[in-house]
Amino acid sequence: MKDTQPRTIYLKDYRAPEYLVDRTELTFDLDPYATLVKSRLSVRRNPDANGTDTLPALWLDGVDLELLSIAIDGELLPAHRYTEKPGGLLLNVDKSAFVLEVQTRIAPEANTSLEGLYLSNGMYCTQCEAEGFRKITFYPDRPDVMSVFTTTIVAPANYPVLLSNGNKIDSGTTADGRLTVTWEDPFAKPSYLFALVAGDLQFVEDRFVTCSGREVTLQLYTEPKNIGKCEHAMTSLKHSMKWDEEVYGREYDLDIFMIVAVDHFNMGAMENKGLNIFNSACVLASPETATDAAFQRIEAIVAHEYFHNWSGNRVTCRDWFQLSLKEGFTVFRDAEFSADMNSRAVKRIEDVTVLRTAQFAEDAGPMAHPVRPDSYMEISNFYTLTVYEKGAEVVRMIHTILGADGFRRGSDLYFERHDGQAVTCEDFIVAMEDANGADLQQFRRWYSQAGTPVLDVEDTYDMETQEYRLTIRQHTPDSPGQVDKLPLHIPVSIALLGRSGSALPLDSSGEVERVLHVTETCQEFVFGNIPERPLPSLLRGFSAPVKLRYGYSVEQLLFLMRHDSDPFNQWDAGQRLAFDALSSLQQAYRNGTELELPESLIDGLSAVLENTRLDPALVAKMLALPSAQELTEQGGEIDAPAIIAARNFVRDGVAKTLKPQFRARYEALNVQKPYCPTASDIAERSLKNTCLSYLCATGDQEMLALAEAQLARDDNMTDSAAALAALVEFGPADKAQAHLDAFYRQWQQDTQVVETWFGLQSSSPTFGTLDRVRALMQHSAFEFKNPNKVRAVIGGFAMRNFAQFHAPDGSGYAFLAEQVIALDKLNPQIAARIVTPLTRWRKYRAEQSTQIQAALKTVRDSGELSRDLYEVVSKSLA
Ligand code: 0A1
Ligand code: ZN
Repeated sequence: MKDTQPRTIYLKDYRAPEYLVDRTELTFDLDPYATLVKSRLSVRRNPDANGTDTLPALWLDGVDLELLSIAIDGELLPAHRYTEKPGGLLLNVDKSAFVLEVQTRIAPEANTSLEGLYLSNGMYCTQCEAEGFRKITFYPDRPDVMSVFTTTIVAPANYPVLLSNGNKIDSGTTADGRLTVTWEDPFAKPSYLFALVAGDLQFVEDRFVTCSGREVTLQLYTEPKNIGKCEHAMTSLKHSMKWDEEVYGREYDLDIFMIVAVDHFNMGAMENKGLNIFNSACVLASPETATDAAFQRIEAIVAHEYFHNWSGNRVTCRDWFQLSLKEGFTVFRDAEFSADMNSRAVKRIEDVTVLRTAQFAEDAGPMAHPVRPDSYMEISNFYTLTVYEKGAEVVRMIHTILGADGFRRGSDLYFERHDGQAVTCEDFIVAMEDANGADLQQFRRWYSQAGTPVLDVEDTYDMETQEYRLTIRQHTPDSPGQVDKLPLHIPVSIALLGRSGSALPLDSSGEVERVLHVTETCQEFVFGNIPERPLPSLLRGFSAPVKLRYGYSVEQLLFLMRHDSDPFNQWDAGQRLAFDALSSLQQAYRNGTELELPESLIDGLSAVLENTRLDPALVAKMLALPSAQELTEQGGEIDAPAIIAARNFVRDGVAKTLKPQFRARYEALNVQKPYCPTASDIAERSLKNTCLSYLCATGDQEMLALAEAQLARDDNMTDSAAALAALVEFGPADKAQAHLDAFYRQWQQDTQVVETWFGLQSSSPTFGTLDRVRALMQHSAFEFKNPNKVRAVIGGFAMRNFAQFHAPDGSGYAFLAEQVIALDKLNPQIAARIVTPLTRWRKYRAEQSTQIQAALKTVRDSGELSRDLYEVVSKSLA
């Protein structure tokens, strides 16, 4: 642990910057160990800073930089005029406007943190969000300092592609034969949106004509071996550009838009102005190498980064506490885009599953924070599911409250009012209010209160008066540093189903669905003229990120599964049925009583499986049992062995009982046709492979042979990976190993497939033992410095292999602690993320809890931790 604790930064301490930088001119002379960075900044006093008449010192952030020289207005600054401090440089200033020139040296090759300028497979690239620019040069590295950037790159001739933000304004060759290119970005931007790429890259090119008739060049750059994997991303980009024009009226603003794929990247992608940089896994795809899930993920991430051009770049954040301003809004935008491009219901189910599994856990854990946090030690730790996904739910609720037209009026006003500014979440809400004459005063609490609200719903029906009453109580549990929370404004969408299964009219207009505005701790809603006792369909489409409790009986859930016109609630009814059954079975397992198959669940699933009128993608979702991770969210102490026993018991029982139906649907869907990532084909493959997985779970030789045949057919990665996963999980280990070896031989040249291959093994509850995971880490294709490989092998084991990670001897926990300690020396951001499973120790039953806590203490006591890891570990043990 550190001798001095990292400093906590508070939102309440925000002060406007003392100085602004109107122009930033950068020159990079690239070298792996000694890149020379020259900056020339036009600095002036900020008229809006609330300082005094005397000129304050100028603070420039800087980390891991070798300072070579500083000059003001062409005069070298003597040493007494500045002080180098941890994290930056303090300059004595005697003018209110001046040109500051700074020269620094950096070593991209030694940069394993993947923040700032670094090398990935010999390619130079940058990652500056949130605070990476300070690893490039001394600078006021904060988002409210916006500047017009000009960037010159000088590099040896074996780096023919030299890219930065904006438009290329010059290029040539130096006297000593090196290449040089200059880029200018006309839009003022914060340093976190700066980007530079240099390498021996190839590109594919296309064009897009905007709604006002401007032609934009689109380029996608990769290492030469991946040039055949760009088409899908390019198509996704064009779809995104069109969608943003049609749905939000947002037009692209530069003449060129570039995307670059890099193999070493901490996150999914980055929205640098005009030059998006992507993790290769989030942009490269071909039918032979990428699964349907990867195709859809790529489409969503390409859209997300593109949409940031307005929600993030043209209008950016004032400070990092406002991160959800750009992320929550942009995730909402990309989710709606994906819903429009694919199955809306399935997209919603997938998003809500992530939210309930991982975000709810975060919101109930030691790192819980509001969508707009009040404080942080390390901002990289706050790129969270709460800021992104819950933030998107908050924006979705505004959309629900204002309606589609009102929301569009609000977003138009927001973009118009704040174009070119760095603003706050409050500015976003005010724009929404002003454009609609709406009052979102109480709604604002969603931004400041952490924790997942719980809604308890009860109902009564009076046959005499034909009145139906819903009573809704809300409560948000305490979270670290926040107690006694105030009631929120929660939009709860409902319908009332009659005996026939159709929704009853709620008023004389015939309206059958209504949004209830829950604003009080306890509130009653009365519906008149309801001719029969209805069954409520509550929180339709998951209209708010809450836990809803209503005492549905098994029969009522079966009824909703069959009749609810809201596909989300149809699915959710099945999930509730499974949750309830699995929870009773866990109890029986603990009591040592015999486990009995829940007949009603089997009946429900059987009906779903035979329903050929339902979208096959929805059927596949309805057939899937809640994952072990989802089951940990049931409340009460987590008992890992009981969860695993109960879930395996039900899965095997469903597989055996419904085997003929699974077989029939599998056969019907197992037709050979050319691969196409269209929504309908994806839907069919997802149901086919769900059936295959259940069939293989029976362990029958004949069923495993179906998977072998599918694997041998080898005509698309979705089917191959699903077949291989089933064989690895349910087949004999020696055969599984043989299939895995053959698969590796076939795909060893393809980085993305090898990552899939790693992940499939480490996350397999049967095959992915700790010994095998350790062996994978010795494999020649494993690279500890590559976050994708680490996420596939170590993350696959610790985050997606519930059974093996929670081995009763605690070995999984000790292993993760060991890896986290090693990773922290190389890449603190990744270490602080991958430690997450250990931070949940309080939720587990006694023995496991002690083991997990002990592993976390090993990390704490291992020596000096990065600020990233220190924050997570210390808050988790507090
Ligand atoms: N703004 C990007 C995500 C991102 C955030 C941080 C990064 O490095 C620490 C990298 C990317 C997005 O939302 O896509
Ligand atoms: Zn984003």
